[in-house]
Amino acid sequence: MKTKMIQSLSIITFACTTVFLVVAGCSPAPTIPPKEVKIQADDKMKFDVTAFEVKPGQKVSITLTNVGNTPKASMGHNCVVLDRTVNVQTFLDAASMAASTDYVPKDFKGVLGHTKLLGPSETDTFEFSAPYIPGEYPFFCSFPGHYSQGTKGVMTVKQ
Ligand SMILES: [Cu+2]
Repeated sequence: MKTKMIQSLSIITFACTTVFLVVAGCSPAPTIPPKEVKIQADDKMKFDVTAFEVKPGQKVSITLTNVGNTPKASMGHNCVVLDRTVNVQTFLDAASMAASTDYVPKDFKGVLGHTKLLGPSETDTFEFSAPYIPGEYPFFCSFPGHYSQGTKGVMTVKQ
């Protein structure tokens, strides 16, 4: 019984090692583990994380939690990451008219990812691949007025 278990364990280990070697051998660069970022937004319209760094092409997972108490209609929060080529004000102008889609205008070019609009105690996660071009990429809440109040931060892509 015990021998059999050890035997199957060795087979599994062997299989995993083989798969790993094949995958590692074929990929041009060592795989970077995904970057996980957890951000809290509150009733004072602030993110608790306002800066983080990622590698070019790295998988990024952002989880936003609204830790405030004010109802969503007056103090909802989301998190939007934009490409650095997008003019933030242009995006915000369009976002202010997009209440039905959580203040993220549909089909807007240059949105790298976003959460839904969150009320108190709600959480949402989104994933995307970091751009390959190094530089600073804005992330912020697009609920009207919140960007100017400081619900924002910068993702830096750096080799
Ligand atoms: Cu907000």
